[in-house]
Amino acid sequence: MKKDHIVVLTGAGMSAESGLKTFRDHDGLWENHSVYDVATPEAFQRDPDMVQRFYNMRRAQLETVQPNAGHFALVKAERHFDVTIITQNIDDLHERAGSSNVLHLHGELTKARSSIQPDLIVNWGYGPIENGDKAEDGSPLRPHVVWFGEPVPAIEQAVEICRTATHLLVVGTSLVVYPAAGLVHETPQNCRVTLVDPGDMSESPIAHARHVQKPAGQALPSLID
Ligand code: BJW
Repeated sequence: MKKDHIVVLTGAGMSAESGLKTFRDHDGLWENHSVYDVATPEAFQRDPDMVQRFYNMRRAQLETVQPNAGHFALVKAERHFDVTIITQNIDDLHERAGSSNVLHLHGELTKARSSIQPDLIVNWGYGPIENGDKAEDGSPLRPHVVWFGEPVPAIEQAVEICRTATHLLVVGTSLVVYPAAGLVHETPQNCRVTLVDPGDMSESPIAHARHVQKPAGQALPSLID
């Protein structure tokens, strides 16, 4: 029987070595728009074409990239431990690497949904959502992602998962976006916490934790072995 339950909270840095940009490194801009300009329901109301272009571009890019050594190391960890991945990422690289238990907090790029009924979701794939594409209820289709100001339906399930963790591994997230960042406070007191991030995490809510200051693709294979 596997007795350790490793919970892995991943963010954009997990997929950086696959070639997907993070949100807050670099200039943080897409065609001169910040993430706060494109990842909100207000932006979708104001300029749906612009928002759809942003996500169409990311869907097309996702089809061309591959999981990296960090993703594969987490799959290998399943040989010895119960592993649950809670990801803030909307890409499908954990699944494509072969991880068995993945919970998406902020939605999935390869799905689309009704713009009025959040649980009317369809598998979409990597193609563009075009102007005029409609959900079953007749409303415009939108990406199945969680924008700022929208509820995070998977958060309660994520909290329950964290409560059974023996080890929390936090990989490639700046921990500035809530409620996801608050999950680091939901683990049992004796849970070991490890942070994997090449950046300076001294201001993070778990600055006290063991910090492996390296990219995920380098750090995770040696941590898992
Ligand atoms: C590497 C690496 C390598 C580099 N290896 N590491 C004030 C105003 C408005 C809102 C709020 C407010 N105060 C609080 C809020 C709430 C708000 C929030 O948290 N805002 C903060 C910014 C302050 N949160 C929300 O609105 C959430 N909803 C909510 O609270 O609902 C309440 C509610 C209840 C009931 C009814 C209604 C409402 C929703 C948050 C949704 C976030 N959505 C996004 C977009 C998703 C779709 C998409 O991808 O386009 O999620 S925003 C964006 O940020 C995305 C990410 O998942 C998320 C987190 O980013 P992440 O992953 O941490 O990336 P970065 O770039 O920040 O960090 C990368 C890290 O990787 C860095 O540390 C690098 O060093 C590291 N790195 N290379 C390892 N190779």
